[in-house]
Amino acid sequence: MAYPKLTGIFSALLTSFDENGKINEKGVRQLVRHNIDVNKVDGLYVGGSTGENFMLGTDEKKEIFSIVKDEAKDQIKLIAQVGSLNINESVELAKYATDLGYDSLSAVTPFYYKFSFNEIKDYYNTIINGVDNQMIVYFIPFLTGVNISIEQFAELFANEKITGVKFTAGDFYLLERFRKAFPNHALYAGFDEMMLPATVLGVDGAIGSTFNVNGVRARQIFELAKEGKIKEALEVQHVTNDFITDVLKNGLYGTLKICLQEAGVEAGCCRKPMGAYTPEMIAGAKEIYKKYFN
Ligand code: MN9
Repeated sequence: MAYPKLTGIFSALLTSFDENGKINEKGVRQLVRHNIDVNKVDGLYVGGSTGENFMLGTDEKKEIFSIVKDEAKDQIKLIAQVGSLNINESVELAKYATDLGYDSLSAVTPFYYKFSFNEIKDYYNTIINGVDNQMIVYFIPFLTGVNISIEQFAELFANEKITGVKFTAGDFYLLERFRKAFPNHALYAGFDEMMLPATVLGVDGAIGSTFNVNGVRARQIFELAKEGKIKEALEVQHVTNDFITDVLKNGLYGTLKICLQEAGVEAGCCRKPMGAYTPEMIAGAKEIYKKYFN
């Protein structure tokens, strides 16, 4: 295949906003540095759900792609999520991120309207065919309502520039069928709490929100599982899932950001319509950080 397969641990990068919802460049740079220097990730997935991307304007999306590349340089691999219901925006962002030197593009399946599979296929081909880059399908049926069968993946992969999938689903039968049917395509685990079983089934890497805070444990699970040390990997997955359960209860992205603030990273606020942090939420997040990272 013409484009190199990206493997390993990828944080789905959070975005740092100030209280008014403006991008905090210094905070974004610190988030990138923390992922490289402390979490020691192989790469970043930029502009995904975790980046609060679907609440942003085109210029803001570009600004984030640009800041992240400028900070990371060539130290790690970078994937730009460019999917949008505005396909002209997706095409524009695909060019922009490719020109910046992003190693891969990704796009969420078009959501909200009930698009036919042919429309979905056309969306991917339209976005990727105009640029010299590869495309990872962002498959997240619980938020988009869009499912893709093995036969449909085969149709998408008829385009050689569509090289893989970020699999954010709990359907491990489909995951196994995918691995068997497409041994050479890139397959990434998208649910951090299911990373161990996904790794046993042969994923090439994992892309996750919680790695921004818990990246060291995530790598341990991935590497232990790849070495066949399942018992040891499960121990780490248990601790990880205690952490994730607490985080989900306290509010996912906000809690991750407050934890990072405890680690000295200016991770900032979430963007409206997501709410401001309540005192209870801040206290809860600080407790979580103390419990799992001290
Ligand atoms: O990128 C993330 N998905 C979403 C993948 O945020 C929607 C996951 O990392 C989850 O946040 C995580 C917690 O459920 O597994």
